[in-house]
Amino acid sequence: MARALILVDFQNDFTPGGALGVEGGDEVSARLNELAIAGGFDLVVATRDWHPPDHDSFHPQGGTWPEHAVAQTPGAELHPALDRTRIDLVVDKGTESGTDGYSAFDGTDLAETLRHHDVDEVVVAGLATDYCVKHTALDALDAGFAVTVEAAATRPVEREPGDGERALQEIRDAGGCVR
Ligand code: VGL
Ligand code: ZN
Repeated sequence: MARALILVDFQNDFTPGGALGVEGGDEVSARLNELAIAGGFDLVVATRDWHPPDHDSFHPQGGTWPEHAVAQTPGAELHPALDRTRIDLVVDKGTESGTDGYSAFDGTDLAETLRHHDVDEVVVAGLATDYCVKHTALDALDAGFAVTVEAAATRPVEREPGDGERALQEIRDAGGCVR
C-alpha cells in the first residue's frame, strides 16, 4: 500500500497576476514543496489545468471564467516556485472542450496510475480549494482512495464568500479528512 501527493494546478495563471489569480495563491508554495520533499510520499503528482484556446469554460464561449491555463502558454506552466525535483508525474486535465476538467480524475488515467502504484491514500493540496482541489478530492473518494486535504496548502477562488470553507465541509461530509 502506498501514499500519493496530488499537487493541484499550482500554475502561473492561478497565482496573483495570472489570468485567474487566486488571492494568496503564491503563498502555498513553501508548504507544497515541504510536502513533496519531506512528506514521505511514494508518488508525487502535479496536475495542470490545460485548456484549448476556445475551451467552453471561457467567457467568449459563454463559460464562467476568463481565458486561463491555455495549453502551451506561460500562464499554464507550473509556477516557478514549485520544486520539480520530487515530482514524479505531471497530469494535464481539462484538455477537451465540453468538460470543466476541474478534477484530476476527469478524463485522465490518474486513478489507474495510482492503482498501478498500489496507492490507497492520497493527500491533496494546491489551487483552488473550491474548484479543482474540491473536485479532485471528491473524485478520489469516489474512486475508493482515502483522502486528506492539506487545507493550509490551498487557497479558494471564493466567487461567493465562504465557498472555500463550504468546499472543505463538502469534503469532510463525503468522508475526507481536512487538516
Ligand atoms: C480552476 C477554475 C477554472 C482550479 C480551474 O484550478 O481550481 N478553477 N479552472
Ligand atoms: Zn480551468
